[in-house]
Parts: sequence; structure tokens; C-alpha cells
Amino acid sequence: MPARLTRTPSEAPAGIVHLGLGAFFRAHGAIFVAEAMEASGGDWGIIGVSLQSTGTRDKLAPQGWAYTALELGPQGETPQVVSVLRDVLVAPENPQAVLDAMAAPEVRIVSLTVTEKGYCHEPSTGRLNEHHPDIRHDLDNPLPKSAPGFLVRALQARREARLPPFTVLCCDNLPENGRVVRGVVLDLARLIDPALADWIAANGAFPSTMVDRIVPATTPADLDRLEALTGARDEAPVMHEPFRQWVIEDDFCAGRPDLGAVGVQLVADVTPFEHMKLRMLNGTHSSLAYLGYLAGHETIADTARDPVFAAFVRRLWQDEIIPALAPPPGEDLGAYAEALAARYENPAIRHRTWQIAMDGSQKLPQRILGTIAEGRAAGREVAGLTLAVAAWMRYASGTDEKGAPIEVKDPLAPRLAALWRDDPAETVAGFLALSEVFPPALREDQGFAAELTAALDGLVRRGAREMAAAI
Ligand code: CS2
Repeated sequence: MPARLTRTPSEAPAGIVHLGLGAFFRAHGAIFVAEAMEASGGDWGIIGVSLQSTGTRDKLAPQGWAYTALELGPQGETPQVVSVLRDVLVAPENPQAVLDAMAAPEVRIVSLTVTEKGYCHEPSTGRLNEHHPDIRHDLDNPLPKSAPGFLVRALQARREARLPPFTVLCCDNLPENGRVVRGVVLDLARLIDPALADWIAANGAFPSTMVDRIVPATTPADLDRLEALTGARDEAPVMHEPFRQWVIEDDFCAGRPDLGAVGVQLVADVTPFEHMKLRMLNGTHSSLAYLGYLAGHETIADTARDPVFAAFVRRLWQDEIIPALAPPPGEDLGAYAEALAARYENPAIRHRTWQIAMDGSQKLPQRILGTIAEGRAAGREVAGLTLAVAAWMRYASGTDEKGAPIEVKDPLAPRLAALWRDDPAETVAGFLALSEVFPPALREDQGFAAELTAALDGLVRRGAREMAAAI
């Protein structure tokens, strides 16, 4: 039996609590923080919080919270042991322990990767959904369930203890993610105690960020391969591509690690970077995920290496997405697109189309629908992205092109499946009525409804690959 990976955790206090300890944060933010501490010091160790399950905590505990990050390059694999975690808490098991950790005087940053749906907001407006069951629960109970609930109750505890607030560092793929999380926190705080909301608004900080690294889910085969490579058994490694980027608005209220020393871009306005990344990367990722899945491709690499989809995605960038974007300082959007194509084609990354297809109702507004709405208003052709939206509808029906069931994961899954009709015009009308997904400009656009109907009809009759080839 090979030895289990293990490290003795540091006794130094943690400066960061991270909510949502998934693979993405462990392969991105945690590594940047670890490197920043190596470069410039500081007590920035991280307490990770799982908001749902015990799995990550149970696997990391015997390893002293250390894990391997395995870089999957086209030419080979490079492991790196990350030991920046100080503890892992499981929120549903002990919410008070999570609040205590967040209210500790040494904690100066609370970062989050809780996925789009974790903010309990309306994707089309960015405002708190006050009817969300977890928000209803958190309004009446001091021990919260939702991420906004934990932020508000921990800030309340800090205010009562006369401690300054922490910086809230949102690391999810939402546009103006700092502004969104600030909005939901203030909305919820106001419902609990208006004076608390005023205190947070005056003293807190919610910098927006753009995060980027492709991190496919770890598989059992990855564990065995890693063990053969390193000679140690790690039950909770993370897999990632070589590329990484983190752009952060330099607006922290209680200090930060020296992230600039390790390549993080600290800027005054992150918006152009967020738009570039969400629309060029995530927008095409989702497009390839729905169309690729329907065409029978298991991964993004398989899809991106299919000549039909390779040409399709380039047309999306050149004709539909780039014309609607203002390039951020220092970025060349044509070069960015080519670099993305190479990242997608990396055969070492087995990123399943099914994984990216998850939660489409939460992802499409910022990834695709904004580009479509702006393109249509400017009189531009957006047929490829319209086809991607139709592919999402077809996917959400729960049946693939061969009649086999699809396991659709989406908070709206049952509602979406119920919208499917034999007549594509009726299906489209049902989807366009979803005000939490479609912005008013698209809901009222008859021309868009007609093009979406034609695309959906084409998908049903001719299939995803043929339709993509015709764009
Ligand atoms: C992907 C992202 O799962 C998804 O929806 O589009 O996780 C993507 O891999 C990352 O945002 C890349 O930075």
C-alpha cells in the first residue's frame, strides 16, 4: 500500500475563510494565496467551508488538509502539493462554527466560490430573490444556510463585537460579481436590521474579480494515475490546465496577501476583463457544451477537435462576440480567442460537456444572452449564439438526439422539462416567458423568437452537428 499524502498543518492563524471549497478554488485562488505567502509572508492561511457535503473534509482531514494540484499540460503532468488550508468546516453540520471562524479577529477576507445559484439572486436582474427557501430560512434563523446568510450573520457578529468587517471576495463567474454579492448582502441585511446594512455599506468592501482556470472534475482514474506518478495516495487532488488568470479590483478594507507578486492583476476596473472572459470563454464553453453533448461528444476537447465545431466556435468569436466587446487594457481579443481554442483542444483536459451544461438557467444570461441582446440591438447577426440557446432548450427537455434520457442538473430542471412541446414555436414561447432568465429586450423581440424557433426546429430535424455546420 503506498503511503497516504500527509502534511502537518501550520498552527498560524487563518486570515481567510473561503465559502464553497470546490475543486475550482483549490486549483486557483488557494494556489495564488499559497504562492503569495511564500513570496511575501503574512498570516493568510485559509479555513475552507463546505456548504453542503462532508466529502472534501473527510478526505482532506487525514492528509492534514494538504492536497495535490495536478497540472495537465498537452506535454505532460506536473504535481504540486498545496498546504495552505488550516481547517475545513462543514456548514450544515455546525453553522455556528462557521460563523465563529468568520467573526474571528484575524480573519480579514471571506472569499466565495458557491456557483452562480449560490447567491440566491435573480440571474436576469442581479437582485436578491427574497422568496428563495434558504433566504426565507435565514431571515428567521440566526444559524444560516445560504452564502448570503453566512456573510450577513458573520458581519452582524463582527459589528456587535466592535470588529471591522472583512472584505468579501467573490470568485464566481458572474458579471460585476462584487456588485452582485454586495447587493444581495445589503438586501438581506436590510431585511434583518437596517442599521447593519448601513454599517456594511459604509465600512465593507466587495471588490469584483475575474477568475479563470479550467478545472475538470477529478475522476477515480485520476487518483490512480497520480498515485503512480508520485508514489503517494491522495484522495482529494484537483486537476487543472496550465493557464490561470485572476484580475481583482484593488479595493480591500482590511489588507490582502501580496497577490501582485504572483501574477494577479490588481486593477481599478475589472468589468472589461469580466465581459471578455464570461462572453468569450464561458459563452463558448456553454455553446459547445450543449451542441457538443447533443452531437454525442463527451468532452470539450472532443468537441473542439471536431472540425465542424472548431469552425463554429471561431465564427462565434469573430462575428458575434468580439464585435460587441471593448478590449480590456493590454488584451488583444483575436489572440485571446486563439489561445482559448488551444486551451479547449488540450487533450489532457477531459472536461465533460455534461459538467459545463449544468445550471444553464443561471449561466446563460451573463454568458450568452447579453451578447445576443446587444448584437440584435446593433443589427448584427447572432445566429450561432441563437443556435446555442436553442440547444440549451433541447438539452433541458431531458432527451438527446437518439431518444436517450439526459440527466439535467439545473435548479429550474422540472420547470424547463415541462416547457417542451411538439411545436417548437410553443416551446420557445414557454422559455421566453421565463423572466428570471431572459431580459425584457429578448422576451419582447418577435424576430428573436422566430429565429430561435427555426433553430430549435432545425436541431430536432437535422441534429446539432449539421446545424452548427450551417452557421
Ligand atoms: C465552465 C467554467 O463549468 C463551467 O460552466 O464554463 O467552470 C470554466 O471552466 C471556468 O470558468 C474557466 O475559468
